[in-house]
Amino acid sequence: MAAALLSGCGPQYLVLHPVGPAGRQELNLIIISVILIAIVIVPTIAIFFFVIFRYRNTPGNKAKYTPEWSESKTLEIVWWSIPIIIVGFLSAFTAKTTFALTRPPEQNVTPITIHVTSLDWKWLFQYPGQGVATVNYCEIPTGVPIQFVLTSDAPMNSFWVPQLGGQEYTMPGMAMGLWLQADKSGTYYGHGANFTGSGFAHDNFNVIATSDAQFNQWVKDTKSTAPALTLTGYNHLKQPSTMGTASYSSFPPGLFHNVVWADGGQYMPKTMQGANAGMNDTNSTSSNH
Ligand SMILES: [Cu+2]
Repeated sequence: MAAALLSGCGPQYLVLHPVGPAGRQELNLIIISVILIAIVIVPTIAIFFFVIFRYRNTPGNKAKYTPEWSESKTLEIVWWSIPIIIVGFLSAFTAKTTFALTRPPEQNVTPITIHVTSLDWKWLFQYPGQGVATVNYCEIPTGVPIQFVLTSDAPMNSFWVPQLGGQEYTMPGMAMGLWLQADKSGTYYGHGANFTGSGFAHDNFNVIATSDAQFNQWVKDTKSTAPALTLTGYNHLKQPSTMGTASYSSFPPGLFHNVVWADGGQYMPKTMQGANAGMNDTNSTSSNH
């Protein structure tokens, strides 16, 4: 049934063509939800039309007329137990998937952390482990879990790469975690998924997944050829504007952390791990809200 559902959809329905474990789990949840919901909706609509047709007031209608009908234990049990079972299944699947997505998709591969800052109207990616930074695109190696740590230095936005999965809010003063992973090399479309004003239409970026070797080569090239991102440069990026892509050989130390702290400094620790996630910086006391 899933195959029949999906085969008719072109590649423009990115969510239906996941290329990583997170996207696949989310697609499975979508399919399970649609099937479970259909179990209620399809018979309900069918019975609705059947009743209207069978019991309409028309000459010669032989349908039984029972106005004294008041209660049926059997029917009560049937129409309470079916939704309870379905909601139970839906809740269990949703909870299971939600918790699974807070963990790295691949446990045996060392993850890479990327600090993401949404700006008006561009996306800044900082690689604390590699020391490079980019705007409006990010390179990742395939088969490696990527820990995106997300914040905003502009009005709230939402980070979304449909084929990899997820969608996680970026908020000033908060760092949220999102694990994604690409199974296949390719260029994957990403977009701010929260309306942010006049530049919103251009608020997109590409996630470029390559082999490990190509990724390392890209880091090396960026380090040796790209300019440095200075604090002045960052303050310029912060100004509302749209732009193409940019690469930087370095970025001001602690920039991401300072941006998170400038507005409150809440790290959502459960979704993050490792020194590079930003939690182990000296003046950080992580807290929940
Ligand atoms: Cu928040």
